[in-house]
Amino acid sequence: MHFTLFIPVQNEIHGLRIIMPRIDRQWVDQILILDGGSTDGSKEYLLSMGYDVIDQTTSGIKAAFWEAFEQATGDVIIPFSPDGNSIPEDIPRLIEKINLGYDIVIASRYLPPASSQDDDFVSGLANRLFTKLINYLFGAKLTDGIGMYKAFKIQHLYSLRIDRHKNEHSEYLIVARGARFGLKIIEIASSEPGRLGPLGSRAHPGIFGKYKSGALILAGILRDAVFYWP
Ligand SMILES: Nc1nc2c(ncn2[C@@H]2O[C@H](COP(=O)(O)OP(=O)(O)O)[C@@H](O)[C@H]2O)c(=O)[nH]1
Ligand SMILES: [Mg+2]
Repeated sequence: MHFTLFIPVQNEIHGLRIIMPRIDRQWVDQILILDGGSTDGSKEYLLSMGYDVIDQTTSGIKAAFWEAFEQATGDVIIPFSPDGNSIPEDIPRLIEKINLGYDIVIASRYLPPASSQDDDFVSGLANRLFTKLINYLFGAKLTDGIGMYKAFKIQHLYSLRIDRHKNEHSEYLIVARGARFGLKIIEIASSEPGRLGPLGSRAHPGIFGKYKSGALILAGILRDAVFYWP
């Protein structure tokens, strides 16, 4: 089994300086860094550390994921946020479970003793409610079905018919559809520290960005509950 660590970056210099030195390059077979046009020195910093940095040719975080899926050389991909939200030392724990035969290993922010320092009241509540909905509608038994940090076998994007052209967001779909499909899914407890560096979530731009993302996730879960059958 080969592993690709996927690191999306857009103006993340504060996080990168703290987080990248904590990543052991021996953990994975490929480190795929996709830069969404950073102007704060993120790309220059990564190059100076000896990393390859690929310029994203499309725009937006969902598109970044699809570029990564297509360029990954591993069988398994681990999306990893270098902004401080993901604990790098948990990467080997995700890999260990995949090597035990799991298809998806989720780094759960809500499986005790883990917790999120990044959540506000609304995001914490929404993440938990959406996870309950996924459990109920798709027969999963999860504490965190919404987070980005996980490891999964790339082939399942295709076996679960997750469609790039509908600009589908794989992050919760792979978990929800995977549960209905009968994939082997497990969670490990992995806390979410607060974001390093300036706030202003780029993955959900605008004042109402998080609410819009939440509404899209909710609509996606409900649509899939009706229309997705393996
Ligand atoms: N390549 C690329 N990276 C992005 C883009 N938007 C966000 N990111 C990165 O994706 C990661 C997650 O984004 P973030 O805004 O922290 O999302 P949140 O933690 O879900 O609020 C961060 O490392 C961002 O720098 C994008 O359009 N392209
Ligand atoms: Mg983040």
